[in-house]
Amino acid sequence: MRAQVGIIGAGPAGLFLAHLLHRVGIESVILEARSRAEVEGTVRAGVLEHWVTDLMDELGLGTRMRREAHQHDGITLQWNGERHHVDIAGLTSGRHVTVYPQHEVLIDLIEARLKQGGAIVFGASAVSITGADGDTPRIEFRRGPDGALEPLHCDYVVAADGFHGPGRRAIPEAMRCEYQKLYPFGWLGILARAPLSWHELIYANQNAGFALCSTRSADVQRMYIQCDPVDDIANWSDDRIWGELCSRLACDGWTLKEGPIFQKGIIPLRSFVCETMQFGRLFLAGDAAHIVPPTGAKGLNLAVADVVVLARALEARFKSNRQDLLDGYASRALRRVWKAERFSWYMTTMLHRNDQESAFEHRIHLADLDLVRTNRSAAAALAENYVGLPFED
Ligand code: RFL
Ligand code: PHB
Repeated sequence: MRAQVGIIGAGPAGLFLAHLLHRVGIESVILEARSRAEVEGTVRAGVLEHWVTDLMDELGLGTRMRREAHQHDGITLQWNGERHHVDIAGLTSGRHVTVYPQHEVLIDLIEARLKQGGAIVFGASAVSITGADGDTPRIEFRRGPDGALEPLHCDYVVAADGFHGPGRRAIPEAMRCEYQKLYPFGWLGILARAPLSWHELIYANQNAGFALCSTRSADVQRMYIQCDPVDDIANWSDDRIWGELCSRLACDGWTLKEGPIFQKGIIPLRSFVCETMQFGRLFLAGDAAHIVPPTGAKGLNLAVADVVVLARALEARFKSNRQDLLDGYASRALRRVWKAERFSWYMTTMLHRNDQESAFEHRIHLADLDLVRTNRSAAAALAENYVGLPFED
C-alpha cells in the first residue's frame, strides 16, 4: 500500500486532516486500530469552538450538526451556592460554542470520507514507524491481532493516534521534549436519560468538589463530578452519584432532574505537552502530542487546530515544493497548544477542590471566580478562550 500521507488514527485529528488534504487534492490513507462501530460509539467530548463548526460547514460536513446540535451563548459558573452567567456571545462579538458530541462528529466525517472513496482501514493497528528520518518512511501495521505485518509506504506520516498510540514513542526518547502535570483528582462522568435541567452548561465549585452539568440532547444529559482518580466505579451507585450531583449543583429554587444512568466511568486528569511534534517526516497531531484536562473543553478543538496548521504545511510542500511551513509546524501549533494548556489549567485549578493546595491558594481561586463575576476584561478573557482563540495565520 502507498499514500502521499499515511495517517494513524481515525479520531478528530486524523479524520479532519484527511478531509482537509482531500480538499486540496492530496491523498491519504487512515489506519485505525478499532472497528468503525467502536470509534462511532465512544463517548468523549461535547463542546465545539465556533471555528470548528464553520470548518465543518466549509468542508461540506456540517448538515446534520446544524440540524441537531445546540448553540450555547454562555456558560454558568457556580460557587458559594450562587450562579453567575458568563455571556460568551456578548463578550465575543456574537460568537458561541456548539454542543455536538465528538462521536457524532466522527460519524459524519467517516460517512463523508467513505462516500468520497477515501481510505480508512478499520481494525488496522500501526505497530511501528520506520524511516521517518530519511526520505521513505513506512508504517508497519497488522489487520487484527493475528494479522501479518504489512507496510504502508508514504511521503509523510502523521501520528494522530491519541495519547497511548505508538506515534510519539517512534521519536527517540532522548530527542523528545515533554512537560507533564498530573492532578490529584479525576472525573466521574455519566450519561443519563433525563430532561434538561438548565439552559446552559454549569461549572460548579462546591466544598465537596467540582461538578459539571452538561447535555447531549433534550432527553440525554451528560454530567461529571470530581472524584479520586483511582477510585473504582463500582463504589459509585446511581443513588450516590445523584446525591453528589444534587448537593454540588444545589442552588435556591432549582432542582436537578434525575433519570436512569446508562453509562458511567472515571477518567484521570492530566496536562501534557510533547513539544517535539516533528521528527523528520513524522508529525504528531492532537492528543498524541498534548493532553489537557477537560475542564476547558479544549482537547478535540486543539486536535483540529493542529491539523489545520499541518494541512496548510503539507499543501505548501506538495503543491509549491515549500518545506519551510512543515519545518515550522511544531512552533506554530505550539503557540496555540500552550494557550489552551494555560486556559485548561486555569479552569481546572479554579473550579476543583484540591487537598494538596493551601487555604491561601483556595482563596486565590475564589478571587479568580469573583474577578470573572465583577470585571468585564476578566470575563472577556475567559469567554474568548472558551469560544476559541483566533488563528494567528
Ligand atoms: P483520539 O480521539 O484519541 O483518536 C486517536 C485514534 O487513534 C487510534 N489509535 C490507533 N490506530 C491505529 N494504530 C494504532 N496503534 C493506534 N493507537 C491508537 C485510536 O483507536 C483512536 O481512534 O485523538 P485525537 O484525534 O487527537 O482527538 C483528541 C480528542 O479525542 C480529545 O482531546 C477529546 O475527546 C478531549 N475531550 C474534550 N475535548 C473538547 O474539545 N471538548 C470537550 O468538551 C471535551 N470533553 C474530552 C472531554 C475527553 C474526555 N475523555 C474521555 C478523556 C470529555 C472527556 C470525558
Ligand atoms: C461534555 O459535555 O462532555 C463536556 C462539556 C464541557 C466540558 C467537558 C466535557 O468542559
